[in-house]
Amino acid sequence: MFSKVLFFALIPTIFAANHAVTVGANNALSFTPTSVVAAVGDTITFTVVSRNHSITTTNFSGAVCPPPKGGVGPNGWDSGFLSDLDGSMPKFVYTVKDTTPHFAACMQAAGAHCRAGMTFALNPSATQTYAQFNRNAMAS
Ligand SMILES: *[C@@H]1O[C@H](CO)[C@@H](O)[C@H](O)[C@H]1NC(C)=O
Ligand SMILES: *[C@@H]1O[C@H](CO)[C@@H](O)[C@H](O)[C@H]1NC(C)=O
Ligand SMILES: [Cu+2]
Repeated sequence: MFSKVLFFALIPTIFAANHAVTVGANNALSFTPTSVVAAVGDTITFTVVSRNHSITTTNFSGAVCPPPKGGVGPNGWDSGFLSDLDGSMPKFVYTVKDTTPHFAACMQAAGAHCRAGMTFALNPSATQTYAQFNRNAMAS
């Protein structure tokens, strides 16, 4: 018999969403979209469609660029370098672990991509907005 307990345990799995983010669309130093609002258990699939980039968490302000190897945590991430120079369009999948804001950028070229505005926010807040994070990155 399909118990109520089992049914409710399965709900998060059934309703988990995937959010697709394109990295480097039109050969630009960008993430599309620049921010995502997601629930715990959702996945974010980053697909690199040009050049050679990373998706790495960093600080909201202060020393934003380049993001440090391994990313800034807790529950941060670092995709490592993913190259589409061979046309393979590599992917990186992150499973959302909390709903606190996370800020990410590309590590490439010692932070030059990050300072050019190659930035991304997961669950930004009213006080820590994507726009302010991007300004902080470009000034760091
Ligand atoms: C991607 O970039 C990293 C860091 O600059 C570099 O070490 C790596 O060799 C590059 N990959 C390719 C395939 O060019
Ligand atoms: C991020 O901010 C924290 C807290 O201010 C600081 O200790 C840490 O060194 C910063 N990380 C980087 C990579 O700048
Ligand atoms: Cu990059």
